This record gives sequence, structure tokens and C-alpha cells, in this order.
Amino acid sequence: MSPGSADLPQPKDLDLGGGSWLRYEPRWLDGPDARALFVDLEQALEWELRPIVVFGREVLQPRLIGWAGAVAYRYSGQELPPRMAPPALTELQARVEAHTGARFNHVVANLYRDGQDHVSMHADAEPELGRCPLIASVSLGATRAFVFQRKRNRRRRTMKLHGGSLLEMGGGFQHQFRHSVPRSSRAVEPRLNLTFRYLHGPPGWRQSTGELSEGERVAAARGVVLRPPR
Ligand SMILES: O=C(O)CCC(=O)C(=O)O
Repeated sequence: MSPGSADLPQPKDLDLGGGSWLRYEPRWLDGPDARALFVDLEQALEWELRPIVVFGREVLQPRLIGWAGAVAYRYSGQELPPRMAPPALTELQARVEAHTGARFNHVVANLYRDGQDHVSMHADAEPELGRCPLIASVSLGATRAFVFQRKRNRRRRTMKLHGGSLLEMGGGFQHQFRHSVPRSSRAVEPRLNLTFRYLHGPPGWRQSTGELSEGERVAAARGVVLRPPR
């Protein structure tokens, strides 16, 4: 460990039990690379303030969202139609794929304009993602808290997501946990987050019993034993 490195955020492999895991690399991108990508993607993506349905009520999402992918994605009562990725995003996806060994075909982008922008507790467990999806999350810009809560006992843990970081969420994480980026009372700079996902089919697709999802394929390739999601 070099002098002073104890103060820097360190990579983390979190085995959360029950086949759920997180892998965090705080400095996946170096500072200038991460800053340049923020500028490029903020300009290249089309940002929208979109409604979603929460407890039967339509509300505006408390952040701007953008996306790219060849297949439509439906979540929380809204559908994101197919949309082409700008070149900067295609290049970033190739880097995430090379690093994780996973394929992705859909990206959801969130732009948190300030500390009031947030995402509430949720899980990304749409059937179209298949069992045990591997979701790779790249953060750019301000550091924000990432809170995850075990569904069974509601126990919460918090970690920080730094600009330039890569967080992989895998195994049963989307089935056994919810996650959020809560509001911050401090004045924070904008943050851009990209979650890379693999959609096996259009809304309504269901995985058949003998079929492997992309998350299961990657786990098998890494020698990780998965338990069926509960
Ligand atoms: O901004 C983040 O780190 C999380 C984003 C997220 O949970 C989502 O897009 O589903």
C-alpha cells in the first residue's frame, strides 16, 4: 500500500450471503477520463423528466433520465422505446463488457442535477432481465450515497459511489435487496449514472426453466455458484 493510500476509497468485493454480491471499483476510470465522459454524455444523451407510477399514482421521477438500447424496456409503469446509443456510450459499453465479461444491450442513464435529485428504494428485477441479472453501474461526477436494504429484514447498509467508479450488482442482489440513491441535504454537484443491463426480450418476455440468463452465464464463467432467487 503506498503512503496515503489508506485514505483513498478502496475496491470492495462484498459477499452479501444467499448468493448476492456487489463488486466496487472506486477508480475504474481516472479523473480526466471520467470528467471528459461526463461532459460528452451529458451533451450526447437526450434527457427527459418522465412520469412513473408509484403506488398507483403517476409522479414525475425526481431526476432526468436518458437511455439507449435496441429493445424496449418497461418498468414502473413506463416504457422506454428503442433508442440509438451515441458513440461515446457505445465505446463505454465496450469497456464495461471487456472488464466484466458480460454482454449488455440496454443502458438507463440518470442525471442527478443536485442533492434533491434522487432515486427511491427499488429493485431492477423485471422478468426480461432474467434470473440473477448482472447490472454494471458507472458513476460520473459527484459522489453520492448508495443505500441497499435486504428485503427480508429491512436491514440497510450505505456505501459511497465515487465519480469514475464501477459497481457490479450480481447474483440474487436484485431479488433479495432494494437499492436507492437518497436525497442529500448538502449542496452537491451534478452526478451522471449509467446502468448497463441485458434484456433477453421485449416487455412480456419470460425465462424458461432450462435456459441460462446472461447473469447466470457470467456467474458460471467466473465459477460462482448461484442459488435460485427467493
Ligand atoms: O444512480 C445510481 O447509482 C442508481 C441508479 C439506479 O438504481 C437505476 O437506474 O435503477
